[in-house]
Amino acid sequence: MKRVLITGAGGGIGRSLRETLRGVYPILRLSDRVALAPAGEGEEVDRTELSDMAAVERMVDGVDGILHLGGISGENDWRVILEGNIIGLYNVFEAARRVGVQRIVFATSNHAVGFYPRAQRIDHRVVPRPDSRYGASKAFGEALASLYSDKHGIGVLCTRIGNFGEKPIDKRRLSIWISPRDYTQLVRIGLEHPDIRYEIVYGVSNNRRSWYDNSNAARLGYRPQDESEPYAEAVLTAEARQPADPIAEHYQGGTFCAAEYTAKTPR
Ligand code: 15L
Repeated sequence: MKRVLITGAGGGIGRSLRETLRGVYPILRLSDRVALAPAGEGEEVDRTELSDMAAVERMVDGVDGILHLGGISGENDWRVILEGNIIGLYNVFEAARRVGVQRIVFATSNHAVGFYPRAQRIDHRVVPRPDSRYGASKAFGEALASLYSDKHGIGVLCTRIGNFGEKPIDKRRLSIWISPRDYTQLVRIGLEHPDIRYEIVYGVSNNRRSWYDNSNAARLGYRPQDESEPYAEAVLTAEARQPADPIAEHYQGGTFCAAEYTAKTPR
């Protein structure tokens, strides 16, 4: 990997990975729809709207691998999701195919499978159960990635990110938290592992309360260094007095499941 592109480089994960991947590859090309901090040594800075195919083709030209973080990172109106996470995502994969990019790491989300109950441990083989329009767009992204892998031979690692941050911020995040250094490790596996064709893994640290069987990540060499448990007491104490929504509490996706919920009988 000589030149690696990060889309969505201005977002929270993108800004963090800009630091942790600095110097790992000879050139990091950083792209976002908003203006980014000026390029430093070993960096190229780009400004692209992902819904603009011609611009996306220019953005991916000359790169060896892509970390696709771009798009909408939470629930939103359908039009917004459609433009960022369906059309924008399609443009990235299709442009990558046209210019011959061989490897993509896709930032999918726990919300692609958010309607699994917390009582169920799930692995990378379960069918999607999106909890939102956002989650459904991530399931679409996983499907499109599978198509571009099978039909065009692009190696893709789909990282179903739990919650990325310096530390877990509530009870639900104790189960799905991932630290910056653990996500950096996973991204590097996705970009560098010689045998990746199409894989789904969970982007989580080594959390004792995890809802995931992440053996597929372990098989690819992932050895998370961080765990949420040391934060558990403080997080649970802070949350103890807050009222809990039964739907949010029941499902892995939490409030994404409870929002707009109208089913009479929970499944
Ligand atoms: C996500 O997929 C979002 O991008 C992030 O903002 C959080 O909401 C996270 O999931 C989560 O579930 O905590």
